[in-house]
Amino acid sequence: MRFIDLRSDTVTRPTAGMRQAMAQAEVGDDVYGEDPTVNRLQEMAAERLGKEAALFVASGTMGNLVAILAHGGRGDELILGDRSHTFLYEGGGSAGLAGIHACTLPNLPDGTLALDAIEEAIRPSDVHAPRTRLLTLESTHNRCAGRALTPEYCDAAGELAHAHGISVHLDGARLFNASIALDVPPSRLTQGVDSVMVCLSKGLGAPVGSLLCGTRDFVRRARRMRKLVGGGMRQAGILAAAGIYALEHHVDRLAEDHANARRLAEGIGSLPGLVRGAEEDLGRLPETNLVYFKVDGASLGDPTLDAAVLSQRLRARGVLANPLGRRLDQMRMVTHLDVSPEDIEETLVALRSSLEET
Ligand code: TLP
Repeated sequence: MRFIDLRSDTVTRPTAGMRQAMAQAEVGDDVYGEDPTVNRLQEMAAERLGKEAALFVASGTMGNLVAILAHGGRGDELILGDRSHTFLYEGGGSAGLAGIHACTLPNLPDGTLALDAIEEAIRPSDVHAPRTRLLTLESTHNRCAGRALTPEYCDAAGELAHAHGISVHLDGARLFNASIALDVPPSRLTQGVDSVMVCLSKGLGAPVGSLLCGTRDFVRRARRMRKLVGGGMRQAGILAAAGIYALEHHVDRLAEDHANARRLAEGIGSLPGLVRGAEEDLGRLPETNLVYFKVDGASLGDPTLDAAVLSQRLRARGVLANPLGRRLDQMRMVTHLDVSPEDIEETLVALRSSLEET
């Protein structure tokens, strides 16, 4: 059975063209800095993201961890959103491996942190307090329905942090989606931040890899930290070639994923028992490729119908999607390279018949 896999944009498989680029990649030992394809990818990424240098890392999680390790020291404090990926989904690595103290602030529905809340959270210079060292932002914001942070917000948060001697890291796992949605170059979105991590293995369709970008000095420290966590790779040019191919061929097409997500959310809006949008922002259409919706079985007279049950019914109809939330009352569907407009129509048919099943 062919599944329409909407669990994440991480599930994409390399295309024929990408595989060909991988097979033909020139390689060398990247721990010695001698892999020409990795070096080319890093240069390309630094240029696109408006930073001096870049480092190829195995995953988004590793990129964020290495960034934290390179920015701060043990016992320092990191300000981040309570719905941020780093706080929710990275295994507690900032504490467990980097020894960083987390100060979470509520994420507003648009993925931002209120600037006055950030300012208030910054610690005074006092022997009793941890040193506030880093602020992390996320764009697009995963748990905030894929909302894109505006360049003005990133600039303002950057200015505020810098005025207090604090660095800013941007988890830009889906920054290219933000750039397409806002119609501004990615380098404009990173102007106010010190470092940024972008993923190649999400909407861009590469099998593996992320890039961490910043100043030359920051990337030198990050390279040491990457080695420390076991992330030094050798003939990684095979993987980097997929990344180069993704940056050259798969950025502009993200607009198709956004259009598919919008069509899916419009259809969801017309189905009884489903309410599109993320918590606190119900009803809203998606800006990018993440479609969140609430499952309200009670309104259909079936309180046992939650997101877990719906996801099982969908699976039986060839559609994969992840249930979410402590009360299992939400679902996320993600559009990507391997999802066509026809797949969206089929998904809506599967949703309707799953909701009608008793
Ligand atoms: N997100 C994954 C899951 O971990 C939830 C997904 O399916 O969306 N930052 C953000 C904003 C992310 O969404 C993710 C992955 C990461 C970092 C981590 O990237 P990887 O999976 O490469 O470690």
